[in-house]
Amino acid sequence: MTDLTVTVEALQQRVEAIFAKAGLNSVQAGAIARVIIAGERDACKSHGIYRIEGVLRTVKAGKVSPDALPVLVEQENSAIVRVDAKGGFANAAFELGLPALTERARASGLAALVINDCTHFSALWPEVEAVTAQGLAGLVMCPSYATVAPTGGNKPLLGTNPLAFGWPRPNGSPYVFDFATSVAARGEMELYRRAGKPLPDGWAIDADGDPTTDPQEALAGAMLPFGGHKGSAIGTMIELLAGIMIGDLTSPEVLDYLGTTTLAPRHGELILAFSPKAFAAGRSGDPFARAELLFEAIVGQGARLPSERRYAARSKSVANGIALTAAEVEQLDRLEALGLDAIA
Ligand code: NDP
Ligand code: PYC
Repeated sequence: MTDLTVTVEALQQRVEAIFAKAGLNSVQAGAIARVIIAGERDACKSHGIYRIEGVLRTVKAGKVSPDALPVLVEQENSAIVRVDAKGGFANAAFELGLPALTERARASGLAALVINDCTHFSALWPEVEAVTAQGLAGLVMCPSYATVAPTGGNKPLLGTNPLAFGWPRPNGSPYVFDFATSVAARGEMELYRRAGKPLPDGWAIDADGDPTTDPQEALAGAMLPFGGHKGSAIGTMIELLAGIMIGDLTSPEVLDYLGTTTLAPRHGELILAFSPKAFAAGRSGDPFARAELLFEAIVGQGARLPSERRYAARSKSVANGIALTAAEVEQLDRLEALGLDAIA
């Protein structure tokens, strides 16, 4: 088997076919294939096709409903739009809730989309970009499972709890950042383990609470928050807002429910949308023009904006296709042929 370059569309169809073979309905299969392919296309390997196996493992373990149809829970005149994912993946629930979120954020200046009872394995930037595409700023967060020790502690408690933000730019790609509140995403650590490489210093502690660069020891121990007490506090805020406040599971509760970190976690998600025009109304200056001045000043110092690497990778993938290794092609073939039987 040799390396292969495929178009974005061909890879989307391939991954959807794998999910269909595994018993996912078209709503679930389409939505999760879209975020996985977006990850591969934008060179975000920790949330690209490597996640397919985890999705199938979670389906096979019976911890996600492959045929779920998410439902919009009507709350008239509320700034809170709620979608019950019905035990399916968060991505289909997000696609269902986005139009109502957009409409209410435009009407009131701000609105929230709450997703409950979902399985969540993906990067957050596809959702932030979907919000910015509507001319709105977006803030997205969710818990995960307990794998991160709070600063000063030595046992897993918080999740890797991602936080993403986006600001629409009238003449270009949005300003978007998206990161784990741990030093790195757990998926990143798993890729080090698979490659047999040591972790960078400062990422993790072992089961005794001592610093380690061994991915295997780190997986049995805990990851560390980014930025010490600051990341620890932001990770805790995400447990409060996107777990407890929305009546859903916190990261320790997710781990109790699943009993493992080898399956995709089940919890809730919080998406906030803001209308910059509405917030700035009556004040001098256009918020979008002022934002451009800020971005120009950042770039003017030689710094790069977050997501620039991703946008460059996207342009390349769209123009030249996505390059897959022979091992990746073999894995896709196996999963498409065997479906859930490919999972031990
Ligand atoms: P990274 O540290 O790889 O990147 C974080 C962000 O910082 C990106 O927006 C990146 O932009 C930007 N960035 C990186 N370097 C620079 C730089 N030098 N200057 C300016 N910006 C920069 O992310 P993580 O490993 O923390 O997270 C990876 C992914 O994992 C995220 O998409 C996150 O949503 C996901 N995740 C999902 C979880 C879940 O439960 N669903 C849990 C944890 C993480 P760019 O991409 O352009 O480099
Ligand atoms: O990479 O930390 C991670 C992660 C956890 C759940 C989904 N992604």
